[in-house]
Amino acid sequence: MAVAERSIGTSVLRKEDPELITGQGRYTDDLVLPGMLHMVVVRSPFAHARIKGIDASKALAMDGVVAVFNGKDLAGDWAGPLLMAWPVTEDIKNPPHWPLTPDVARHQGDAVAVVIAETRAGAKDAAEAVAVDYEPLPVVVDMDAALADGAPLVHENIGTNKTYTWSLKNGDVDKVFAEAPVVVKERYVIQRAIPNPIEARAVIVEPSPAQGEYTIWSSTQIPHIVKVAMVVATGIAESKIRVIAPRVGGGFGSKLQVYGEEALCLLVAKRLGRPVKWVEERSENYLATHHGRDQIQVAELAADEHGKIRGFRFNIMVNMGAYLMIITPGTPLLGAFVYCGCYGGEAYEINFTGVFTNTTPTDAYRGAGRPEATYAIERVIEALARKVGKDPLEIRRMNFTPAFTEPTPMPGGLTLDSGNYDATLDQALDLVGYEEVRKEQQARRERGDATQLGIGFSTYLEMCGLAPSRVLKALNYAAGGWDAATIRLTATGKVQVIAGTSPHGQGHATTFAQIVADDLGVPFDDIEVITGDTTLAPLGMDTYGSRSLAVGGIAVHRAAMKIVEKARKIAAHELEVSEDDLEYSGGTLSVKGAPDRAKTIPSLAWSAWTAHDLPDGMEPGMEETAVFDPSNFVFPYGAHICVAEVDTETGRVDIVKYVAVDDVGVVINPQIVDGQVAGGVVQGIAEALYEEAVYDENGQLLTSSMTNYEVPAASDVPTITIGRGPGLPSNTNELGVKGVGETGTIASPPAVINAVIDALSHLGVTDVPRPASPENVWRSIRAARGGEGR
Ligand code: MCN
Repeated sequence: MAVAERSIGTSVLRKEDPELITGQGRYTDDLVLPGMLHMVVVRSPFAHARIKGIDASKALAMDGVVAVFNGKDLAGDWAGPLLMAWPVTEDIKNPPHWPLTPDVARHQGDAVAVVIAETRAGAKDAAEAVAVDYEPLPVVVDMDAALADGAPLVHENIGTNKTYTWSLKNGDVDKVFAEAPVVVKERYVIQRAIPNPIEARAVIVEPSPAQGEYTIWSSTQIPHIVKVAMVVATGIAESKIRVIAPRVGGGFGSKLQVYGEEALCLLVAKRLGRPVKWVEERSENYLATHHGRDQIQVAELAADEHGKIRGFRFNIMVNMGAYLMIITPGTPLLGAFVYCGCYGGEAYEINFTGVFTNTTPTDAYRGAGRPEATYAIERVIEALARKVGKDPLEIRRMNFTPAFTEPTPMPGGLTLDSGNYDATLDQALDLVGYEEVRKEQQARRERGDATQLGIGFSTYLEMCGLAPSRVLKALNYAAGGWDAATIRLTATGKVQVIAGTSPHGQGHATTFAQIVADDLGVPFDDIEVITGDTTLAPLGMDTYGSRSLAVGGIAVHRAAMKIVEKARKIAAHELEVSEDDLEYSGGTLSVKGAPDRAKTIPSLAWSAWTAHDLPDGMEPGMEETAVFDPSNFVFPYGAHICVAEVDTETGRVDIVKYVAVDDVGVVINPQIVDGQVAGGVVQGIAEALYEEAVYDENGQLLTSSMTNYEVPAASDVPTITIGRGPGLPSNTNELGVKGVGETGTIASPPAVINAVIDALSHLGVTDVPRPASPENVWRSIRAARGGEGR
């Protein structure tokens, strides 16, 4: 019998796309329910202000306005504040965060009231008529200023703007640093970023007053977590809440969040007994959807005189913004273990200090913690190379952990799965045409061209596939890291896969179907994947941390293998042989040595459905669930090389070549993986060159729209050449897969900045602030030349 062609490893076209590219995808805002009301949020224009009074009388008198609620009106309705699920230390300061602040607005855009009306336009007009009497309070936006004595307090009652200090230490760091002949110390600022998904947020809540039930549609990455958080906020029983994430137009971490608007729509729908819709505007999104990054890093390496690293030390301040949202304090910890990159060393220390400021809260943004870690190590290793007078490639190679395929310890304290760091670097150098590029750089130097060439490296390591529940417990995270899948075969042999992850652009319906097609030997087109609905898929931990394949996909595979085991029992019964006499391949169970005596999975699904002749005691039907809790993370790695032209007169940077070699283990769908890598790289390039959320000293967001927050256009980014290195399987899971959703964003910023610095190194430039905008580059050149710089 012919072995069916394998689906895994092929670029099957995405199941999702016909619907999406013909405009038939149904997003939350597309949903219109009978009797639906519209909610608009009244937001503070001040970054810090006491609310002395709110007069809604004018708004209430307007046509179609049904209600106006402020924080005090609803105070008695909440069962608790918004969920913060990651109290990283025992003594963390976590002041309550209410969906509507009852007393003090703590950042521009903080929600102070909601207007409910028959139409959205009516609600918007009425929101403008709500008169809020604010008493402006002193504002703090800068982290150093926030920690200074006498700083204005974001939360007066906790008496400090410091929320926590979290530390990790392996080995005798102080001794290693004291004895090391070479120490380098650098300071980097990771600017604040705004995630910018194409679809801003949206929520609809439909109550069924007679049953006391609520259906919540939300443009979220985490329907399962939203459900639990709604129970915490409102006290409504979990069995009465259904959360659906329909089509979601991107998230990039910003929808790995439970927002006040979800809780407000729920509470208002409960109070009024009618469906309530809220749709975020883009300018609102800039103020009210969480931001990312915003760190000040002090990075130190201790090394011997040849540049062999002995110790790592990082002290990092993280701007939390005005409140701790769902994983605000834990986000930096997601990078805490990989500040060593793919380098060895005997001592490792990292300290994070979380700081409150009067700014929009920060939380996970694509990469969450790991881009920050990669930036620190991939910049400071260049500083080490400069200090010991070595080529940055030589320094990297001499410090790489040698190739391994078995679990291997790392300085950060975790155990790596597999890696061959030289191999990905070799491939990247080959793809970029390294020797030629260096020659061209040299020629430009010699000619004294105004436009110089730079080559930047990032040989990164990341950890993802979030994650073993026990490790998450050790880090004080409130939830587990498992994920689940149910596979159901219908009578006619079609397959439903019900998965606990919740995609928003990653193509799970395609890649999960590929796994099942191979496991069960059924056609790809016969497989339907259902996600993003807490009633259809009651078990799930959702999508973030590049976990969906390495955790959720393994649950899918395991559920499929359970189906095969049940099918084996039925086949043995029907063929009158023992189970051991059967062999399984490509969806067919056949008698060893007699391949014609065989049963296919669809035919056995029919038998399970009719139940006419099942083995004694077997339950009819063909449906299996698997829950997978991995024993470890997965550790993708690779080498990114950026070749950039820098105009030494204007500071303008143009990327002329970009190579991304990412070893993500076994690849299910190469085209989807390429898309993830490219999208991620572009996001990282944007952080390196363009994007920056800027506040003035009054806490007003100056980059408050896409006209002054520079999201790159397609013409701003180069063609990205992609490689995969040796493709070493992960030993964390049986498919050998690692995550890819964040690799590009994690790896690319230091490659770009290192390229810019390399282009200017002959002028004495050793640092360029992010983003490397023309002004920042120009100032760096000027400072290096002895003129006034920054
Ligand atoms: N995949 C594969 N082979 C591999 C690894 C992954 O075929 N070895 C496939 C997976 O099966 C899945 C996709 O690639 O279809 C991404 O898988 P994975 O790395 O598991 O990441 P997640 O699906 O968990 O996605 C989360 C990740 C994160 S954390 C952010 S943020 C992010 C991202 O994915 N946001 C995105 N990619 C995004 N892509 C889009 N379009 N929009 C976003 O908001």
